[in-house]
This record gives sequence, C-alpha cells and structure tokens, in this order.
Amino acid sequence: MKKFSHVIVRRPCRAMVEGITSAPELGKPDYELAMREHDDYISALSRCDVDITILPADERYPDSCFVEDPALITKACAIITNPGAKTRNGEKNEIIGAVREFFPADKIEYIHDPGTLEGGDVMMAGDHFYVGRSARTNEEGIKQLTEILAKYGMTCSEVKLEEVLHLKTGVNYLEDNNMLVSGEFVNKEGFEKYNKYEIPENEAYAANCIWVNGTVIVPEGYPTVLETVKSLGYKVLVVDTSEYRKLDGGLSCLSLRF
Ligand code: CIR
Repeated sequence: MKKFSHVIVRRPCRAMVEGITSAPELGKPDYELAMREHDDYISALSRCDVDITILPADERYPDSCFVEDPALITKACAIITNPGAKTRNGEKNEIIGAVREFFPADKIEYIHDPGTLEGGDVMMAGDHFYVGRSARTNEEGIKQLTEILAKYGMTCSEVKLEEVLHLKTGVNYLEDNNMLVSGEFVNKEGFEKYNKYEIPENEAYAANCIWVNGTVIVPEGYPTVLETVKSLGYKVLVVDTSEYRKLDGGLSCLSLRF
C-alpha cells in the first residue's frame, strides 16, 4: 500500500556529539559511524518507493538530524512545531524552506508560544493523531494542534507520558491496525482498538520502528521485535541506529514521511 510519496531527512552535523541525551553512560556518538548509518537509512528509504529530500548538515543545531521534531506533516497541511527543547527551538526556522517546496503558504500552520510541541510526540493513525504531553510538548501546544487539525477534519487525543522522552519513543503505529507498544504503553488506556504487540523490556528501544509503504524498517540488534514484525507479514529492512540511540533518537526521528 502506497501512502507516502516523500521523505525529508537532514544529514547529521559534527556538533551532534553535543546533542541532548538522557543516557550519557552510552558514550558520545561516533560521527563517522553516524554518517554511515545515515547513508544506510537513506538507502533503506530509497527502497520504499518515496522521493527523498536530503537537507545539508546544520552545525548550529546539534540535534538537527532529528527532523521529525520541528515539523508535523499531514495529508492536508504541514505544521511547523515549536520545539520545547531550548537548544532545538531554532530548528523550526530551518525546516520551513523544505516544507514550502511541498505546501503552499495557506496550508502551512504554526504552533506559537506559549505552546510547545515536538513531532516525536505525535503519532498518526489514519485521520486521528495521538499526542504525548511530555517535557517537550505542553497543554497549550496540544490545544493549538487540536484546533489546527480540526480545521482540516482531523482529530487528536492526548496521551500523558510518564517515562519516555517522546510518545513515539515507546509506541508506534504500523498501519493495518497494528501497533508496537513498550513500557508504559502496554497497559495505557486509549489504544484498545488496535492489535497491540508488546515489546520486551530489553528491546524497548526497538518500539521505534517505521512503516513506509508496506515496508517496516527495524533497528538492528533487536531479534524479538524483528521476528514480531516479520510475522505480521511486512517486508522488513534493518538499519543500525546505534549512534542515534546515544542521543535518545531512533528511526522515526530521522525523517519526515508524507
Ligand atoms: C532530543 O533530545 O531532542 C534529541 N537528542 C533526540 C530527539 C529524538 N526525536 C524523536 O524521538 N522524535
């Protein structure tokens, strides 16, 4: 099934070694290896029937390869978010140019102060969007998002996060009513209508898989998740994201898919 025609990515910058992390014990990312992993990510996406826009590295923003956070792209409009992380907020001004290539000005919406929102907190399931209330996304940001989506006939519901950075750190929709859930999302209310596949604690990082036109990209090194996704009948590609994991980043954060 073809749903996405475009993907936007941004090359990691050397300053990524200073990116935000909640897990300094994993060490700093190795930039050269991160670049190779990014090459592999782009090459996996190129096998998923999408056109890929590759933005250049931006040394001013260490976390700028995580393009999922400064924008949210839906089938009807694009939303430039207002990242709650101070060192990342300016990324919103740098993603606009790429978004304008695909959307006219009247279909580009904005989250404004005091609202904050990061795209990693937003999970699309058809015309409904789940949005995580997190350290990065606040009540006002969710209110603004709800109003924007309503203008285009789409709906939104809030999910309060207790443990993870972003909503999609722990739960991801794979289309076909299938959802990967880990940790706090295993028993959280609101996802009952989906076929939920529980991910064991030692593979929790791999809850962050992405579905792209019938193919699911899975991070390397998580055999249980790999088998689960394969058993659902998807075509599967595996990409190592070890260096992005050191910055709390994963497969979904590295692209905008629309
Ligand atoms: C951050 O803390 O903002 C980055 N180091 C990681 C962002 C990951 N993005 C995502 O989950 N959407």
